[in-house]
Amino acid sequence: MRCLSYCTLAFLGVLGCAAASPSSNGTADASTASTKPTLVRVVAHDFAFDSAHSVPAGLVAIRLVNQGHAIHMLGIARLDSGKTVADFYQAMIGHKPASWFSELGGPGAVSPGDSVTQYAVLEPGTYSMICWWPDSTGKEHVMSGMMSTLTVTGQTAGAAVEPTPDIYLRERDYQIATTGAFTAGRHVFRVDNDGPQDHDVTILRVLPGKTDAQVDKWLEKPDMRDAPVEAVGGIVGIARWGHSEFAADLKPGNYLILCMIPDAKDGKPHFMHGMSTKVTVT
Ligand SMILES: [Cu+2]
Repeated sequence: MRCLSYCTLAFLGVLGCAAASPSSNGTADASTASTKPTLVRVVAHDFAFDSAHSVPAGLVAIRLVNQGHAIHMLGIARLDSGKTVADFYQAMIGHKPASWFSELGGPGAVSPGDSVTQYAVLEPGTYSMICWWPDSTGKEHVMSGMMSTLTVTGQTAGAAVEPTPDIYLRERDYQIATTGAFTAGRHVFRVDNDGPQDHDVTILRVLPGKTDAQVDKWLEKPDMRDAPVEAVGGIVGIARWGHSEFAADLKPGNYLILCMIPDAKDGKPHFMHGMSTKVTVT
């Protein structure tokens, strides 16, 4: 089973609310309107993040650029009470839910050479960035040092306007419903979790000639060797009633959209309970 602490956290139901749920009624006056997200570019290497350490509060576009040789992801959590990313990691591996952290999703799994962008409204404070993807031994990348800290400064000013999605993914136990046109090119996805459990989104492009059986086998141990798929983005887990937006590029081909979070009852990943849908990009 992949992702030991990520999965355990999800199992314990402590993955926090989604990114960013600012009101976006479009009626903010000129003094409060703030439409341009601040770009936070994070480069993933094997196994470290290269990122700015400070960003102004407000709407941010967190772009995970994978320059490594493994799939990477970027889970974001807000840390309160002066806690550090090391404290957070210890809480995770000790399976200790705590009130001083809350998970905000983050850019989902992406293959080498690709990128994915999540939009979030960040309040001032300290945030951890962690890669939960497993290596070939099942050990999460965070255990090889893939963690970093982001400080958000200043004050959140005005109403942030979320990007306009053109594809909608609605998740619940146990299905993923899609609305929108899956065409080649860049798309903004909105993910809504109707619960009751936490759910994530991983979008996989099936490489030409690869079979369902090969993909199913790979999902048991999803490292890069002989991968029959490429990961093109998604969202790290969000809680019930949470929502989040991310932007990703699609090429023509056959795709799987999955939730990989393990079930609270039997520990099997949610895609094995039916949270998997196939789409074709033309
Ligand atoms: Cu990683």
